[in-house]
Amino acid sequence: MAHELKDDELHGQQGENDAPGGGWQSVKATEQHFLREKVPFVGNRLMLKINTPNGGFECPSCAWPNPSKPGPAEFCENGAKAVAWEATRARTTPEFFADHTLTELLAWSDHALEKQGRLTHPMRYNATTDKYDPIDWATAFREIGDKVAASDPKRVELYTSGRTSNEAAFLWQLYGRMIGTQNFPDCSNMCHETTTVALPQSIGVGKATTTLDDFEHADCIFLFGQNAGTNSPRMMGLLHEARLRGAEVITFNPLRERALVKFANPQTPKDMLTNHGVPISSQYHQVRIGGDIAAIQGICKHILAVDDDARDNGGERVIDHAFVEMHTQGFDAFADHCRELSWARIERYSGLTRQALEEAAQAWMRAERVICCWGMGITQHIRGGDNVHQILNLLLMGGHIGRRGAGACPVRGHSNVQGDRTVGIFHKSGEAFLSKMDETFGIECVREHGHDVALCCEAMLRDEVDAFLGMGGNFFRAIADQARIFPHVENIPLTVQIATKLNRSHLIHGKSAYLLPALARTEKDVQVGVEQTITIEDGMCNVQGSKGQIDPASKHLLSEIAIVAGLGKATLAPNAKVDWEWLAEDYARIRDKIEATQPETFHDFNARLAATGVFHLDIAARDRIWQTDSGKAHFLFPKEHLAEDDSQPEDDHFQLLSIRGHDQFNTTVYSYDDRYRDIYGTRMVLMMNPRDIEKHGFEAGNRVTLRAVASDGIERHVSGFKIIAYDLPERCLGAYYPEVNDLISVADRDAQSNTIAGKSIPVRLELMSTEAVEAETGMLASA
Ligand SMILES: Nc1nc2c(c(=O)[nH]1)N[C@H]1C(S)=C(S)[C@@H](COP(=O)(O)OP(=O)(O)OC[C@H]3O[C@@H](n4cnc5c(=O)[nH]c(N)nc54)[C@H](O)[C@@H]3O)O[C@H]1N2
Ligand SMILES: Nc1nc2c(c(=O)[nH]1)N[C@H]1C(S)=C(S)[C@@H](COP(=O)(O)OP(=O)(O)OC[C@H]3O[C@@H](n4cnc5c(=O)[nH]c(N)nc54)[C@H](O)[C@@H]3O)O[C@H]1N2
Ligand SMILES: [Mo]
Repeated sequence: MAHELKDDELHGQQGENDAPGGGWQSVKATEQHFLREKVPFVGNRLMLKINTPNGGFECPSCAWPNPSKPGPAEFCENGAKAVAWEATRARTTPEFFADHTLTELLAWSDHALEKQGRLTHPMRYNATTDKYDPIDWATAFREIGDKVAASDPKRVELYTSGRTSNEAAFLWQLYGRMIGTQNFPDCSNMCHETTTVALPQSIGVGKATTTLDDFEHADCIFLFGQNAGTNSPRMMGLLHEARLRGAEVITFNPLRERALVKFANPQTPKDMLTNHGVPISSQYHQVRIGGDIAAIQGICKHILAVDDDARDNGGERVIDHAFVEMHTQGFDAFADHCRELSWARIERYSGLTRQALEEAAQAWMRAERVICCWGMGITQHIRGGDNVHQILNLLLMGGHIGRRGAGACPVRGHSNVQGDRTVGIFHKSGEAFLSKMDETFGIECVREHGHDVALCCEAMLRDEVDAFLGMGGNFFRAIADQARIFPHVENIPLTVQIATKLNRSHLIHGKSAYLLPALARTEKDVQVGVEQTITIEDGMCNVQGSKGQIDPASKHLLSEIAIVAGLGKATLAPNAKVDWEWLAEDYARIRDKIEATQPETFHDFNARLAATGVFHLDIAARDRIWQTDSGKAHFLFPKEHLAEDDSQPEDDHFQLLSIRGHDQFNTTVYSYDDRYRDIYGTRMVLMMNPRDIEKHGFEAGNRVTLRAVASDGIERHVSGFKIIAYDLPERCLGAYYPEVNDLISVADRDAQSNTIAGKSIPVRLELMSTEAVEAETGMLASA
């Protein structure tokens, strides 16, 4: 007999009386994080300055925008964690490095490494002692500059993580282009690159067409593969508000994410008094991993059926035919495709019933204004681009682009990942930008496309990298195929990491290696006696200033901008049009150069910033201007997908998704707890459907090895994961990123954008022997 799902044996369940997402637990957790970092919370001046234009600083956590009238403390639990983590009193000093070899530190956990606190001095690797020694900035710049200058530019890789400011990112790409490379692997290549590539194919722009105002007017919001409660908690306030005014929220997610089920807004007194919260999702569809294409085409199929019926019988049409006619191409082919698709196939690929998908379609038909949001559950798939196209089809059918209360909303990750791309971090920049760069700086930019993250990893595997320089982030911990790539890193002549805290990427190093500590966003950045402002672009295209508030963690820190300027001066021959020091003395000068290279996007950059503190970049699709080849928006769909293939997957194959816990920011692990999933004290868990646990002869609590089912014949596995019963579809598994990254091949990526397929990893499970468990847990305990 099939095992019945019982709430009390499942993790992450929302029982009737359980605490909702958010609520008092959220307030308590916020305070605890400040206490842990020894930063006083109550009345903390810093938190009053967060996300306020004109003189405040931008939260270093996610890319969700600020409201036009920010509240007195416009932040969320996880933003506060990020600030506390940055403002910590703990320091990773030269004395710390004198006490530990890198080999020893490699056995430490990610949490333990970053927990040491802020880096204080520039350091250089000493191969004789296997330790980092302090070095002065001038020597570091000279040595790195000499080595980069001696490298083959095609073999230099400049990585960027999305916390970097527009100004630092702009100089970073200038530095790269002057060296003669276009190798700009970017964290976005593991994130929303899928969107950046696929969205313009549909509507001509790669960014959100919504603003916060649209969320206030939408009457139906679809959430595909995105966990707002943890990863963009400030979005929860809007969803909460939308539900209270009667809008619908339709969620597609294999996992039941607690905050998307029910949420108490910490900024709403009534919720806090009752601690009951508001049901967020009016429909929650636990789609099979990778099943979104089928699910959306199923929704469209039903909408088409209703519309066809209205046409034939004189009823009210539900598709916006006037819009489709005037603004789009490809509708008929898409409509025919959906009409012909059988429900049997849709149900099989999506894992959802026809009835469930018809209900979702009805919500769409009831709504006048629909917004679709999506995150990593959509982008990190082999068919990620096709996923994005289907979401856009759903919007286009109703004319839901270019009017108030409707639109496409990719929910971006890092606080400035979008801005970094806008100002020029791109491995295949277009001619318009490159010729402006040439003109502005008297250089000749390389036109040949460079490396993204996947291509950079492949170059490493072939030992074709001479220098890797990382602007922030934790490249070697974020990527796929780590066990294969690490042994090659020691062959790289030079690795340089610019960072705020110690992480694994600083321990996996080349023949010569440097660790350069940077100012963080919360800190005052004074250049020639003047406090500087940097800018960022949030996930809805608002460019705004950010000014650090607290004293730097160490007097030896330099700003990212000053570091790039130092490297530029040391590496490159003098150029009359690029005075690195002059640029770094006043960041407004860098903004003038950004404007010079993109005069339309950034016209009057400094003036607009001074006038309002924030301005919105034009998004043509908001005005129904389609910057595609045809001048129209496109209905796109994969023709060969959802084939009539009756073969069943092999009995012991599962699809694994990798996700973030509530107490982590990417590779930064704040703690081992995930309150929203009832997982405490460990991240080494494997979420599994109880029926699968039984059917495959396991028990909750068993420790297992996960083996990748790879087509390239390479053996990949990770061990020591404890099975927990979880409410997710059969044959689907969940575990934390980056613990499972070693299962992913660099070749597993979205076909067009090369985005890492972190959400559908084919695996087999093996029960670990008692001896193996003991060996593993022994190892874990010592970490
Ligand atoms: N506190 C905190 N905030 C963050 C981050 C953080 O780590 N911590 N990271 C930042 C960054 S860089 C990013 S990119 C964003 C990430 O934010 P999200 O996009 O929310 O990222 P994930 O945690 O990876 O979760 C993706 C969601 O997709 C679901 N999912 C997985 N596979 C599928 C599928 O096939 N179909 C559907 N429909 N759903 C699926 C998962 O169950 C999960 O709920 O958050 C940013 N903000
Ligand atoms: N399997 C799997 N893999 C994934 C994902 C997944 O969902 N599943 N998600 C992918 C995604 S969406 C992303 S964005 C990447 C994340 O990849 P990255 O952006 O490379 O990683 P982070 O963990 O955000 O980087 C954290 C480090 O950044 C440094 N840092 C923090 N603030 C600053 C600063 O202000 N300046 C500088 N210079 N350094 C700073 C600190 O030293 C810290 O240790 O991972 C990707 N990898
Ligand atoms: Mo991301």
